[in-house]
Amino acid sequence: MLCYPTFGGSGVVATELGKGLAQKGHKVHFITYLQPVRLDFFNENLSYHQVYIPNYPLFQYPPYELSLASKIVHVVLYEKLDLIHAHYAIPHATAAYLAKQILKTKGIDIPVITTLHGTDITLVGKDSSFEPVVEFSINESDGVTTVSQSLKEETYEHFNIQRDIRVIPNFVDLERFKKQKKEHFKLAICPHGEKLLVHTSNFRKVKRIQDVISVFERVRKEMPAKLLLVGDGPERVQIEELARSLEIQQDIRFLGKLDAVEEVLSVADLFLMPSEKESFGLAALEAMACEVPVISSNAGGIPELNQHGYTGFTSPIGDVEDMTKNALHILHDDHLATFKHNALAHAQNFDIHKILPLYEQFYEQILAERVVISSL
Ligand code: GMT
Repeated sequence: MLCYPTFGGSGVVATELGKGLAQKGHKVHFITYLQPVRLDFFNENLSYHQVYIPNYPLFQYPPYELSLASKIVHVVLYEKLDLIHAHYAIPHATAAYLAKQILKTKGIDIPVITTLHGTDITLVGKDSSFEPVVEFSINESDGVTTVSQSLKEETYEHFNIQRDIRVIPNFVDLERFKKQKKEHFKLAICPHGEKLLVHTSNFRKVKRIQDVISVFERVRKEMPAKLLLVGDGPERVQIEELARSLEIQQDIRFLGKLDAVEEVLSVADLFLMPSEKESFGLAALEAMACEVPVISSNAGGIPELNQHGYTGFTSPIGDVEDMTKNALHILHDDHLATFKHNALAHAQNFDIHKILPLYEQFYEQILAERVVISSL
């Protein structure tokens, strides 16, 4: 597994996939620059290989991709890997391609599978400083997956892709993400029975956290409510200032980068995801698994997850009036229990035990295709 180790959807998916595969007896090696945040337990089938980037005065921008490719070559050679799975095209698919070419010179032909996660296509990947490399690396992969149908369509739209793309949606561990009894926590935050709204993200611009604040401000005018913001990132300071300028900061708590998100979700009544772009919306799936309905934008793959009128509602990006109207509908005591029930019911379709075999089948297929090609 090549992935980003820090907080962020693609790294979480890669780590949880690796952990799940290891539990089924596969040997999984993570190659990245830091211990992945969710790789926090021992399993005899899991290994982590840290990529070191030597410093040299000439390097204003140390070439991470080269150190990563070299590390991949070493791990493939010494650990006898069967395939490389790159999560997030930039730079993982490209480093995997380079490593594969080097390994060919040593008589090893190892397949590369690339999973596209979102901004590697919809935002950064489209940028002209990456676009030709991303397109090439996707086309040169032996197998490509996307986390939603919408992302598959966007990939074909923006790039000249010559190969099939398999959609394998993201998944959730329902044993971890489930509603827990945390009434004392709810009472501490909402002592007067206020409704609790939650947003979790990496606080980047694409998340439109200003819309979270706008919707909350409007809901709060209609009913007593509190807002919890989980995560951290570049937008945090502006959002704090916005809350203060609207004089609603006393009802908003910034919890930072919490690991036990499921504990917060266990006491939430509504999850807000007004993103500008969102290929899937893993954070919303984790909320739904904890029986939290979702108010979201209709960006990218979100409507494949958040079913309008069933698990929550989707609105046009930036339409905070519509989001508020829908939020008030869900939070009404006559409706809340049904939406909570539906959220969990739909989240169960993304149970890790259902999705993980789809990756295993895809691995088998790609490996089988290589055996056929090499015997021709
Ligand atoms: O936007 C993030 O939260 C991080 C980003 C990433 O790649 O680390 O997330 C993307 O991948 C997730 C896992 O597949 C998806 O659930 C997110 O929707 C996607 N983010 C965007 O498309 C903006």
